[in-house]
Amino acid sequence: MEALERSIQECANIKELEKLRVEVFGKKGYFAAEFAKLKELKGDQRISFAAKVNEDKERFTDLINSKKEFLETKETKEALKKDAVDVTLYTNASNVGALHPVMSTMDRVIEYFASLNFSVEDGPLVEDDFHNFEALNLPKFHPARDMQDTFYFKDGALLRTHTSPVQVRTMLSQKPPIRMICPGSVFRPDLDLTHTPMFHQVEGLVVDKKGAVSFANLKSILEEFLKHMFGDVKVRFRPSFFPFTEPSAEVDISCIFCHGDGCRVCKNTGWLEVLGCGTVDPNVFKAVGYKDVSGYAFGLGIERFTMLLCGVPDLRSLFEGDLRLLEQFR
Ligand code: 2NL
Repeated sequence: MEALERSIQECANIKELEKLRVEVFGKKGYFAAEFAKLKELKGDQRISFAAKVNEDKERFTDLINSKKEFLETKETKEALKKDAVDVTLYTNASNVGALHPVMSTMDRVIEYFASLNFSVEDGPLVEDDFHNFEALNLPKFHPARDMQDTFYFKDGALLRTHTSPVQVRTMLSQKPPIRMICPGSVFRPDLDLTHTPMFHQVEGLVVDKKGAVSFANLKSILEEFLKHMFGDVKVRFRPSFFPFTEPSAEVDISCIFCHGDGCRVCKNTGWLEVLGCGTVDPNVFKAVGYKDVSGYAFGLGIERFTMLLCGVPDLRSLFEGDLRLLEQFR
């Protein structure tokens, strides 16, 4: 019995322990033999022997169970140690992806206006005449609606040429005040150094009670925005025309390449045109059924911002998927 006890204590793994359990408790094991001896005993002798064997049995059960628990913990620990991976080891990770430069510019623009409490709205790419043109004071036969400038489907549906239809939809479904931007892809059949048939815009729109928003508000918000995007630049507003705003302005920043001295990029003017804006034309509010409101709007091309910020001379290169270009903006 002492020998058995010692082998349990010295047992090194669970498999061995199971073998010992059979030797102790099995049909041909130690306790089977001990209980068999009972048949030859009588009276007090029989009672005290049975009591002792039962006591031993209990002790062995405890002994084996606690040894089993100990071995299980030990084996789990060893397995964890053996399979552990050193996550701090150096790896030659050569295929880490990154945001496309157009998308990181887009994110910077969205982040800025979201921080000023503008909501970010979304809408369909396939639009109809009303939302893309009519509601924006672009009546039938307006030159901007020429077949050349728009991708049409056979049934008269079209690919949106700007994100403005999202603003029309938002005004139709929500009451003023409105304070929104709509980022997204837009489509026009152009292809050259500075135009691709699909490109990205962010437009902004603020509408409130008549007199509550002004061109001065628009000016200050855009000045701050452009300083956020381009750093310490000068900003100027030039009178311009858009069908959906009156008055309208185009906005220039001092050239970020020559700082106003004149270079190839700014065509020696010292200025770069970066966005268009204005106070919303009353005809737009009429089309969506808004009364006694005023508002301002602006629109910018994300690709133009990206070309200036990343120094990409040919816009088409941004959409060729050439990793040699894209890797430079990781
Ligand atoms: C540009 C100029 C602009 C707007 C977009 C707008 C939208 C509504 C009402 C009035 Cl719903 N205006 N959008 C206004 C002025 C300029 O975009 O050069 N974009 C690239």
